[in-house]
Amino acid sequence: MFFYHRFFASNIRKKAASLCFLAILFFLNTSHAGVTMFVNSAEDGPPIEDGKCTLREATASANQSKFVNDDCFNGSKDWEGPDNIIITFSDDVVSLTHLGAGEDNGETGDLDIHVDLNISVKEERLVMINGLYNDRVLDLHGPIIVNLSKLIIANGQPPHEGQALYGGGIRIMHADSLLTLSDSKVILNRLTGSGYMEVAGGGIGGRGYVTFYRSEVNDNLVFSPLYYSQKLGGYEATGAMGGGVALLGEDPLSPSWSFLHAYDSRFSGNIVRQLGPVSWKFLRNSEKMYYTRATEGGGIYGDRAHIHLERVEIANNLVENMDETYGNVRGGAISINRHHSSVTSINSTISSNTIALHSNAGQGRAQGGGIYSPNMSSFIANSTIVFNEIFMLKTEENSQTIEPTAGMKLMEETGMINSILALNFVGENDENRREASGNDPVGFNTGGSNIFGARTGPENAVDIHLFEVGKPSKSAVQAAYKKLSLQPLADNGGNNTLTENPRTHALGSYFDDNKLMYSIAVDRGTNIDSINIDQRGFKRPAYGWSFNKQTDIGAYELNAKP
Ligand SMILES: [Ca+2]
Ligand SMILES: [Ca+2]
Ligand SMILES: [Ca+2]
Ligand SMILES: [Ca+2]
Repeated sequence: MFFYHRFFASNIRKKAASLCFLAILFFLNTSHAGVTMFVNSAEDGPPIEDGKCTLREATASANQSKFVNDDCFNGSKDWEGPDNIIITFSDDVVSLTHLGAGEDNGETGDLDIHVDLNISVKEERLVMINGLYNDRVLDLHGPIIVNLSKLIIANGQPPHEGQALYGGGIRIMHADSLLTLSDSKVILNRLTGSGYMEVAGGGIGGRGYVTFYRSEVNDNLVFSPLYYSQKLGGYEATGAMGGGVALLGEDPLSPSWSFLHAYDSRFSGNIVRQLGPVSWKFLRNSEKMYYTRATEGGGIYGDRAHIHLERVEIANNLVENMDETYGNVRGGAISINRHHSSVTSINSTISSNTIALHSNAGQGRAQGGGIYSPNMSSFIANSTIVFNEIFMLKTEENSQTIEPTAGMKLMEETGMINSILALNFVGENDENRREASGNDPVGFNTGGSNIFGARTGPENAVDIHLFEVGKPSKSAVQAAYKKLSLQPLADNGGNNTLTENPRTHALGSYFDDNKLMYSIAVDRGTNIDSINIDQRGFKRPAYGWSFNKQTDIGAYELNAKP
């Protein structure tokens, strides 16, 4: 398996480079311990010496490398090195009630961070930092290392700033930042554009190196309204990307790479919503120019980015264009741009993500209900990519919409092994809805043991093909549902304690002529030494129906034990 070795070699190089980077930063920071502060009050307000150490006082002290008053003083004044903020109050929520968005020193609104900082909770429980939809919650400035643990970052919403807007919950300003979230949630944050520049990252937005352990990025929103452009002489909606997370490498002054690594985590229920032209009929009649930029990445968007997922759920995210679009609408779960960007998905479930076009697609392109990722090398192993959908309410005769692919749009050097890419659909209603998973892209490089849905190319001997070439019949689709016997997305186990386990589709069974049949995914994978657990962290391969311990195809291993 040529691609397999090449993939791991390049991945190790990438990892080595990033570990080197981490090692250098670690070395710079280990000579001093930093200051530890215990936050004993869930109140918010200007710093007042009252015996109560608040989160804002502790953050301000860390930023200034001096105590703003004596409330958070705990014996040490060694400000060299990363500081630690540990929450000890018993409340479950600290609300950022000291309102005042648009300042970046942590005095009002969001908590701005300018130094290496760890924020955690003393006990094994989650504490919410509530942005009250007044400002974002956390704002990271400069090349800093920030570790967040046992926190819920919720209800952030920055005001319009008359410029590109990133990060509804957390913004990361510098390309050399490292943000790690462990046992944490980023939920219910919003990003609403002012109409002049792009909006990206409903939960987290910006650039840098972001890592998730046992965390959730759920129910965040990016919304792009419409504005009248004098320059274009028409209405324009801007780019809207990354309902959950958007990492951008494109900075004209300092182009850089961003990295998103996620382990045992969920990205679910995030939305990218683009208004599109409000009254397109009027605009069309007046023959004025109008233009909508890309709407992409319901769960994750990356530009000049590497996305690495292990034991991750990306489900029920939505990319929605409310009216006619002349831009690209793509990546219900993940959308990646730029040459040499990549997606790696191991033991992950990418399910039930949707691209919805509420009017006709114009000259736009709807692609990748699950993953959209052109011109890059990607690697998909033991992943389940199913039930993703491109929903198009209308299509016009003259529409230049290219053939939509509801599962995955990947090109060039995509390696795929032991994965399910099937039962992804394109269409508007029962009449024209069809299976269009989109395998066989250009340069597609199968490692074998995949289960594919509708295909455009020839059958091969190493994968399981559920359908013949062309549009599968309804009865063929029903038979495929039965053959796969995927159970509804559910928490079927895992190791997360403070957050929800990433959900999986359990593999079921069915009766055929009174004979018990297992899902076609059971025991039909290729055993790979380095993939010895499933998405839940349960040991694979496990015995299914065969006499050998054979790995199952997809993210879930039947009969596997913790
Ligand atoms: Ca105080
Ligand atoms: Ca700020
Ligand atoms: Ca602030
Ligand atoms: Ca098995």
